[in-house]
Amino acid sequence: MFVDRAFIEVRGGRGGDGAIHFRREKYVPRGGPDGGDGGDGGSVFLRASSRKKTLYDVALQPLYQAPPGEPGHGKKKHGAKGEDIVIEVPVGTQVFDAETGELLADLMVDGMEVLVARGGRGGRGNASFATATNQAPRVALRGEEGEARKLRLELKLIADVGLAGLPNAGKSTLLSVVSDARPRIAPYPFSTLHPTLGVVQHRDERFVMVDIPGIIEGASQGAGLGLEFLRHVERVRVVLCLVDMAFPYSGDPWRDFSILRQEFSQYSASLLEKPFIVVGTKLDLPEAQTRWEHFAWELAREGIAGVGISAVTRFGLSELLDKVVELLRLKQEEVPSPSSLGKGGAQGRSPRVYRFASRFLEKLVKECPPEKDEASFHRELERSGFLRYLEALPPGSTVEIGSYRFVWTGRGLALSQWNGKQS
Ligand SMILES: Nc1nc2c(ncn2[C@@H]2O[C@H](COP(=O)(O)OP(=O)(O)OP(=O)(O)O)[C@@H](O)[C@H]2O)c(=O)[nH]1
Ligand SMILES: [Mg+2]
Repeated sequence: MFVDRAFIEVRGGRGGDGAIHFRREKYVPRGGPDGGDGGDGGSVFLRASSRKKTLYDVALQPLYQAPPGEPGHGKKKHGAKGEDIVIEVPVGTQVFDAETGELLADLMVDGMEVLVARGGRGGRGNASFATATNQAPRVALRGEEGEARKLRLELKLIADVGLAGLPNAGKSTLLSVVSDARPRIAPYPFSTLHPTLGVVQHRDERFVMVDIPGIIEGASQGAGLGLEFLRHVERVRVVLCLVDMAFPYSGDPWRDFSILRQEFSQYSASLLEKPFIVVGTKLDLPEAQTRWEHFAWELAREGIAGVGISAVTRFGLSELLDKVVELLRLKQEEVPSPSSLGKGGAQGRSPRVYRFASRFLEKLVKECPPEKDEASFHRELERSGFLRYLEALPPGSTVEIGSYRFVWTGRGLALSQWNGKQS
């Protein structure tokens, strides 16, 4: 089952209580205080994983509660920290605070983690309260409560090319003949119920194409499957608008095309502005060819790029893919930063913490230790293209890579801690 939305609650574990305890040993009549600190509660993280394709199983569990820290003990023994919970979500998941609607994170890269509920801090044991004037303190602190948050998760698939069209236009068929995907194809409307990704290999290029359910007039008011799925076209770089030349949905291809554009505009202006190609489909069927000639003429008059195809005879497919590749290349330089996250928006209740469980980055900090040579670390980071993802984070966020901890300044990573040392 494909699920692209989930509401969950996340709670950090409570911190363990500090202990009140005094040393008790033979021949030491009045031992000093030796109550240890409580351990911190476990935290909850979300991690983007390329193995995950849907939010289905995440949505099945409404509450994620991290375990508490253990209480401190005598002999200055500190309680163990509660274990962190890491919830795996598909790459492309956006994390919102369900109450404020604030975008907390956009998990765009495999292995990227965000802290969503911090565990409570463990309380101090009485050993740490001993002073010269109070050598036998009978106080210890209780552990703090963990953070709790309600989250809305939304998966927006990440693809280069999106297929859109009215029902039955031939979207899934096109995906099936140009990519490795095997979507459901049927001679009736709404045969596709959820988006499907496929990898297209054309000449020397590889790109990802997404097929979504058909859109009908009034989709923006909730008709048909609604505009729900246009979300998955939001991040593509090129849109293909498929129009059925054999059996236009409304009887007229131009009208089909206008309905599609109209629904796009209802969804968002940015969708309307994406580069697109109009694709006339099913040209192998009778009358489709004549209809296409007429329609193509109208497109040309409006200055709109159009290609006629038949998925059955493969007519026009390589011309279409050539055009797609050309547009993708054109758009290469202006790839948008993954999101507008954090720009101006209100700061969350706790400082943001991101972890990057990326083998590449872990190797980078090893081979190019930032505490030794910060400049070359940054040069490598920039060369890797990774800064692009960091730019989406709110300035002031903490970024953890292996045992290193940085603050994202908005322009670079400032080292704040490594291997437990402060910078
Ligand atoms: N003859 C012919 N039939 C086609 C062609 N492309 C698609 N079809 C047929 O058109 C019907 C609809 O195709 P789909 O690919 O399921 O259409 P869709 O746009 O994905 O439809 P929805 O998912 O319901 O919106 C199927 O019966 C296909 O076999 C084509 O190039 N030639
Ligand atoms: Mg389909």
